[in-house]
Amino acid sequence: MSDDVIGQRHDPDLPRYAGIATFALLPTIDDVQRADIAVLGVPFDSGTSFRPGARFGPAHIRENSRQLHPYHAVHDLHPFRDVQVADAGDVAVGPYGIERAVDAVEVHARRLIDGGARVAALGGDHTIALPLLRAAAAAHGPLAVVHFDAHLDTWDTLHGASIWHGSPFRRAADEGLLDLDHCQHVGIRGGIYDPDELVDDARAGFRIIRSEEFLERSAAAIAGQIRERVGDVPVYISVDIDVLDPAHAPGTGTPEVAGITTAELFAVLRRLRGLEIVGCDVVEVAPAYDHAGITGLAAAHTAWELITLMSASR
Ligand SMILES: [Mn+2]
Repeated sequence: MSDDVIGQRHDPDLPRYAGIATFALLPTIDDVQRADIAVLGVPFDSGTSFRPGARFGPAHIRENSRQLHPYHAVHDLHPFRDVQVADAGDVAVGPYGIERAVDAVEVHARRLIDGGARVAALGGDHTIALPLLRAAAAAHGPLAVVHFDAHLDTWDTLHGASIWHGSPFRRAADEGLLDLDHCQHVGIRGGIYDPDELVDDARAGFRIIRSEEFLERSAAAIAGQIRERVGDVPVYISVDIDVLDPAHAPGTGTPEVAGITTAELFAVLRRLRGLEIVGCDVVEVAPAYDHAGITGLAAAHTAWELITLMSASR
């Protein structure tokens, strides 16, 4: 809305495929006076339990975001004009020591939030949702969470680690970061050792929409259920790219067959406009297992969908 908003790079002599790839060819945070939405890379995957490589996710998503355009035709919105979106670069985070990394992510996110931005994070493995939720909840209080994922991610410890990519929402619930009456999983289908895991999951505040339901129910019905669950509580949306079928996102750490399509994901996301979205992430993009940028493109466009929703958010 404001005249001083800096949008995507526009140089008639420099094609979209050329030059340095910031997210969507947007300005860096150093190029703007303030950012309403800060795109933050988190190149961290030491919390991963199976195939590593999501540390290379942020760079891969940025590289596959060059074809994002300024106008969202379905929403009739110009997200990069209506609010200031900027690329905040990557968190300075090393591979050794999960607690240390989680602290670094929280400190960086809090700094951006204190400066007036909402954070749209690019992972990285799903561990990073915990410090991002800590930072968002510090500003907004207990949060609703809409969590698109093949897996519950409310497990307890694994191999002696209490903070890993299968536990962020369990830890967040334990820490009082979640509003337990307003959290929703979407796309669940992964393996479960014991039905007690579902009891623990419900205790962490989540209801479940399984991936099979997309075969029987419309996107409108599923989005309606999500909206009813979230209500008017500030919400954090977390998209693990493995919610998509491996045909739509092969480049990820723990792929699960019989998932939803990219089109089904977008059909639901586009019906979530108007929710008070205070933060989001797209995680678990592991480019070493990707082909032709399929997963990178899906993740970049998912981030664009989320940023567009945030640009129209209360
Ligand atoms: Mn996950």
